[in-house]
Amino acid sequence: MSGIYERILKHHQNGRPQLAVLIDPDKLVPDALTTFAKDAASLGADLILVGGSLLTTDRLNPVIRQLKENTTLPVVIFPGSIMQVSAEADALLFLSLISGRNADYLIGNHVIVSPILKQLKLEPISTGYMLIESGRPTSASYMSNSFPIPNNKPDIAAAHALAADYLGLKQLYLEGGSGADEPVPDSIITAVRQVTNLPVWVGGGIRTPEVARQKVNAGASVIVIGTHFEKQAGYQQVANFAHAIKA
Ligand code: 1GP
Repeated sequence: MSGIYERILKHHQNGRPQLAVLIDPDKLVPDALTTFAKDAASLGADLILVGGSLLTTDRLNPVIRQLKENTTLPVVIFPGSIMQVSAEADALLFLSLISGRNADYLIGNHVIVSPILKQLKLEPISTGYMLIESGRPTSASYMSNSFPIPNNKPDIAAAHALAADYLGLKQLYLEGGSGADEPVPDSIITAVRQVTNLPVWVGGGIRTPEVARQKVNAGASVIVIGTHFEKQAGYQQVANFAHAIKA
């Protein structure tokens, strides 16, 4: 499958919000994974993300393969490190952690992994990744050794978004962090959308269809949900969230 970014951009330009379901390959058992993959498209998911800030098993490849065997949806790697690459996936979020000042996550790791991505023919989608403060330290901020942007400073978030646009990045990801206490505030999303027309992904701590809708109303193009489906609601709930954000 190719042209994943083109699909995302087209939906964004047509004002059609998308739902991405994040799968942590350490967590989902094979049977549940197959059931989810078979149902995901009809439940209303648009994309499946796979990855995590810290993976403690070697299951990335088999999980992606299993997903690909059971769904027609794009399977996109959301890498927590350069170890998270796989030829089995359709694309990879090529994240530049622009909210931080850790050179490894701005350019260093990209140099190391780019020749591998070229060999694997994995579509890299350049993404300005912005950690937004969400109540307490998250795995993403800890593992990347970087500070998030204060969640009461939309002007700082907007300046980062504008810089990412001027640098030629293709989309933005506003990240509260997996299982965040508080999702990314509407004021941050709106401020970012005021300065750029790039697709804006929003994830971290979204637990209700109402909040997902609220983030779309604030300007989110793609809503990412992982923890709520994995730990509480179950994947049949994808339908309620998809319905809410597309209503
Ligand atoms: C985490 O944004 C994603 O990187 C999704 O967050 O697991 O809190 O839904 P949740």
